[in-house]
Amino acid sequence: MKIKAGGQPDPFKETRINKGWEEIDDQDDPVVMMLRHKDVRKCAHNFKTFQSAAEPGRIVVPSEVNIRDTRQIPFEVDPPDHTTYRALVEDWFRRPLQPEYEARLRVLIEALVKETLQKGKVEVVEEFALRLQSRALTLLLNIPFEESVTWISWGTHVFRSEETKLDAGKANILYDYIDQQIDQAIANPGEDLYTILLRSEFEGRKLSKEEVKGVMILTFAGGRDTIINYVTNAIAYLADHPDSLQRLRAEPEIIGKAVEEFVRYFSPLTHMGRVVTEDTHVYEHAIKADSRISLCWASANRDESVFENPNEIILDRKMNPHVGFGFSHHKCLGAHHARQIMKVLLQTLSKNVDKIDIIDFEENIEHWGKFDRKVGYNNITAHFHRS
Ligand code: EMZ
Repeated sequence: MKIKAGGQPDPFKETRINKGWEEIDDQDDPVVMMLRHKDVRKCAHNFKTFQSAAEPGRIVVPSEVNIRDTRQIPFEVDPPDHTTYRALVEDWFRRPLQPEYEARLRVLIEALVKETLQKGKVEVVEEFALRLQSRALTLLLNIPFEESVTWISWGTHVFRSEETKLDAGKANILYDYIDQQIDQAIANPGEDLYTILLRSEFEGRKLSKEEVKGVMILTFAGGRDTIINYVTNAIAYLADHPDSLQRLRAEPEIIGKAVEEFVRYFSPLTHMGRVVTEDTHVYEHAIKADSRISLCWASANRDESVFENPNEIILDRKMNPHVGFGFSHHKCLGAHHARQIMKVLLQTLSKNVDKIDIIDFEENIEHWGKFDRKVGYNNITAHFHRS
């Protein structure tokens, strides 16, 4: 019997249409989730009322205040400082667009797909998506490929483990590792991101070790489970829809649109928080200064007032103002890298793989108050067949 991965339902629909927001509890700290596309964009833009530069970890939902003190940069800073920090790293994170970078990414992805076809059967999260993410990250950081072996051994999330949603022990592995790498780059400067950051200046002084660590934590944590969900969901979708795989092979020119549509539909990051700086309200609901809201990208990306047939994947969707990479000042720094990974992956799969059969899987369901959202898979075993 053929097993289907089943796509990704939208748990927010009714509340988004009828009310537009919902209050949930996060470790005894309430969060008002914004569900409509228009509101999500408006609040994301208004950094004065809805700030990111609160206590480190507090804008993340679930909050990470208990597992880290380091401020992630530029993610947990607001303009005008945010603009200055972001300018320091922007060019570096645009490197994935260079043809030479793309060629190196292709070598790495083709090797992984070949290895997968040889094995036939793989567990996609650990043996495919995590490896792909970690190997690609060596390019983004510009450090030797072998380093990916260590990162793969950390598993899919650096702050979460099977036992607990917020695992301080696990987080410390990452922090200690980054401290060590920074010291190494000071002793032996190279051409890697650590060295580049250590040489960078903020308002006429060199970045501190703590600031460098803040950028590096974000680079490691922010692009990890998000990329893994993105890749795993894409594979599950292509397994369910062999006709789509064939279409991408016949019409490679639509791959760029498919890359965006997958971000919209899968929304690998469900939401991101902000801390309210002044008493305000959301519709009829009062929100006090110092409380939290979240911008629910996943709900906004299914908003029926913006997207036609929002619960369908339309590979060549024309108008696609999705917010899967966030919106406004804080839009995803790693988006160029993520897009290139998906583009090259879809090109490689459509060329080399005929069909993918799912053997079994366990869904990864997030629980946000009354909403249960499937964000991806804890595991999914699949058989890749060559074309
Ligand atoms: C933070 C976040 C950034 C957070 C774009 O998202 O990703 C989460 O996975 C991390 O836990 O610390 O980096």
